[in-house]
Amino acid sequence: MSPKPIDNKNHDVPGRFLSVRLYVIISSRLCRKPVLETLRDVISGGVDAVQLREKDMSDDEFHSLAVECKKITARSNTLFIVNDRAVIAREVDADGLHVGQSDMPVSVARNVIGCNKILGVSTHNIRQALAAQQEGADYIGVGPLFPTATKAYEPPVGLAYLKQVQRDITIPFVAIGGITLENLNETLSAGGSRVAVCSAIISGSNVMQITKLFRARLDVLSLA
Ligand code: TZP
Ligand code: MG
Repeated sequence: MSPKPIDNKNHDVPGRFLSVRLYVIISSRLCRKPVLETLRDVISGGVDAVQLREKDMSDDEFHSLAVECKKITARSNTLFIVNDRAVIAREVDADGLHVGQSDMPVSVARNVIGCNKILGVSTHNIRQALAAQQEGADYIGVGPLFPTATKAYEPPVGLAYLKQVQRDITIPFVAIGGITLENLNETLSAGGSRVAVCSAIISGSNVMQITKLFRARLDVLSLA
């Protein structure tokens, strides 16, 4: 796929999240290839947004990697989101930051990154979703929907929660957790029009090809 045209006039970074359908989370421990190679492959496959999520890396190492990710994503107009590390998100001028329930409060995260950046919050129940929306998140993660080894300590919440979010939440939401090509249709039928995928894409033997398969399925379904 050819890179999406760069729209330098679009300064509304949070607004750009509205068009995100396919969001890939990259963690070195789950990649078969080096992170930057994996990143280039998902971009070639047509991803809209990428999150760098490294739980065990030093801040220095993460910072250097994030600088390179930012350069690569900026060239293709792909959104670049940093997991957890708010100060690094700001330092590398990432497009956004994603925080979990046990990370910093939403208001603190917002103060660090500013208003023109995307702030995402993981949620596991509707109370957390409503709180994140009220506190000013730009989007929420909804999951884990299915069992996942990527975040095994978090029990699956099931599709009922996704349906509840579709009914009660007005900000964009991203279905996450154990999403594969096999369960993509039921995820979309339950109300997810945006999906975040980690292992099913980055641990695959052909990352670009599998990204393209997700992309094609999302594009077909969005036209239905
Ligand atoms: N948050 C909720 S589930 C999850 C995160 C980061 C892991 C998603 O990874 P996978 O491999 O797509 O299940
Ligand atoms: Mg976190």
